[in-house]
Amino acid sequence: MKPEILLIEPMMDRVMNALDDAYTVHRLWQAPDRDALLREAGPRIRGIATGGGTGASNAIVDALPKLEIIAINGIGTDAVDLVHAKERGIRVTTTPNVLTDDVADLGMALLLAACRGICTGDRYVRAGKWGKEGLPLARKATGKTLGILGLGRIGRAIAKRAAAFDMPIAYHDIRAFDDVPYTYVDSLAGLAKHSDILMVAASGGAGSRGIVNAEVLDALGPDGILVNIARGSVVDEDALVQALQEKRIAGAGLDVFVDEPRTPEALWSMENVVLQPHRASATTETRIAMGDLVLANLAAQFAGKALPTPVV
Ligand code: 8YV
Repeated sequence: MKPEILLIEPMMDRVMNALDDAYTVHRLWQAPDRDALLREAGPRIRGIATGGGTGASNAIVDALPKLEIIAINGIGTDAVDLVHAKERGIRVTTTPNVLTDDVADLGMALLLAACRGICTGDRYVRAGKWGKEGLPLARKATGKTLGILGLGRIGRAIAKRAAAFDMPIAYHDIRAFDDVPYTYVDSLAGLAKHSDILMVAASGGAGSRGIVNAEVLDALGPDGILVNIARGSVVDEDALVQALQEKRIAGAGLDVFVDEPRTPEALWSMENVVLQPHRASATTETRIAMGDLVLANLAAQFAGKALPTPVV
């Protein structure tokens, strides 16, 4: 008898095929009636596979009395109640390290795209405007001061890349780290004031909700650029839209939003804003590596072996 698992969001075909080979997979997003699926199959389900942004609500977790493991295809645990999982003895795993480079790459890509107006230039050429009308000058990126909010693995990978662009690097985190040469700023508003570009690389969750607020955006100022490759929840999205509308900051590069896949419509027409649909880890190479870790964690759990990358 194959163990039964709940797959909450789609993954790469080759990952889903491997899941199908090893397990009886219930695809929640395809179910015409999700509650009926959970009622019918819930008592038999022993594992969940899900994305970092999607996670698993306590309502789902509590519909699965035999649940042993939540294998997150991502690094964020903010959409899973870890305390509740621990209380119920449910293991939680993520896919650390394998996505760090991709997320840092997209952070730099958004930084460069926002500064250099790359998407605006692309639209200008495609619209046949080249040679017919002008295009405003862009903003230099090399040498600008980069402020990183959250100096974890991804924040550090961004710093490494930014160093190659001769960017002085400062950061804010819950504490200073003595193993990095970057400038620690002990308040987020202070970091924003110190920076030309503020890069959000902090974990989501209750501790960081809305911390990039109007005060921080005003400290970043009318020449400042905000980049977010972490979680939409870290930024007060209404305050961000307002700051952009009122030109209190210069622009933004955003991969994540508060209520995905919804994005604030006010952003769609802003030329100084570059938008991505939560794609920072979305390369074939990385999604294969992430999928392999999801598979390895599930397999280890059901074989009674040590989990490769546990969080809880
Ligand atoms: C993924 C993420 O896009 O790592 C995370 O926490 O949010 C992203 O890497 C996501 O997990 C796939 O749904």
